[in-house]
Amino acid sequence: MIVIDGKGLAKKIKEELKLEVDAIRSAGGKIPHLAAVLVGEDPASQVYVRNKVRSCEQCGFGSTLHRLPAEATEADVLELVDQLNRNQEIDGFIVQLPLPKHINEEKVTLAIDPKKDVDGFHPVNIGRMTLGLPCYLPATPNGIMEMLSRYEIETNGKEVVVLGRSNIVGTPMSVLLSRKGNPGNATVTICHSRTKDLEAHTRRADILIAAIGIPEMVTADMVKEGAVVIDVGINRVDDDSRERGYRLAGDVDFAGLKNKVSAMTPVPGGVGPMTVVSLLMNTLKASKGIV
Ligand code: L34
Repeated sequence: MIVIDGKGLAKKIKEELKLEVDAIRSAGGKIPHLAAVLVGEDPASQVYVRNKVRSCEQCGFGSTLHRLPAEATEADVLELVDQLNRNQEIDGFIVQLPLPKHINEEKVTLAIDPKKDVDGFHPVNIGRMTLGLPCYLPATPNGIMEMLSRYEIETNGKEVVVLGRSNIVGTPMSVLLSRKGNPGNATVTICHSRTKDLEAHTRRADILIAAIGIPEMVTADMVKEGAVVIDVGINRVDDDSRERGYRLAGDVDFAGLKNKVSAMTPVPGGVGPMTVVSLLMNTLKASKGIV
């Protein structure tokens, strides 16, 4: 079995991005600058945003982190979004999700200028993606596309099953893999909480993408011999034997599947680092004014 090394691949792509930024700097061009908005103290979000800021530094990008307290109002967040929309130095920015419950995520997403929406969450970008027009692709699905492409995993004509229909992973993933292109041209099935006989679908999959947020729910009996498995889940499972009190688990039972599948992403070190790097790729595009 091949372990798809998202962390190693992300490192390689960051080196490529750094070379490109160095060249831009030598030529006196605009250095890409990403801003991130983090509201509250969600522990996982803090880790993810820290990884984003650190990756910017590694590639020579500019970055600005705006932290707001958990009690910040919706108006406070919208005011900051408005400032970032107008700030010429900032090429792209993200508002890390989830937001505290009293803030409407949809309203915040809609307030972001689509040209600076490097998360690709604004309806304009989602619509453009669906039509195959130039746009910012959402980071996690785009990171997975990049991973499939660089590992030369054939998708053309393959049966792909996506578990989960979220706006940020499952739904855009199904669009990207079914559209004409490479990777792409797959026959895609989306499964979710109302799917009947889930196993019947997953056992048919040449490529299985799990993005449901239930720790280790994909077990060996659910997959086909030789399948490629992409694990998007990052679940914190209580574990008293660890100093920090938890361990990270994917949506897939990695140990149970490893003798059955042909390739699989680990958690951590799989899809997560690719999500971060694909955000940087979008920010570079933004700084060049490509979208
Ligand atoms: N706005 N909100 C917005 N944009 C995003 O693209 C995200 N996402 C998801 C959650 N909310 C968002 C992320 O940034 C998930 N996500 C994300 C980012 C980074 C990592 C995982 C998820 C990551 O770096 N994972 C590492 C380490 C994980 C850890 O140590 O906890 C990994 O190896 O998987």
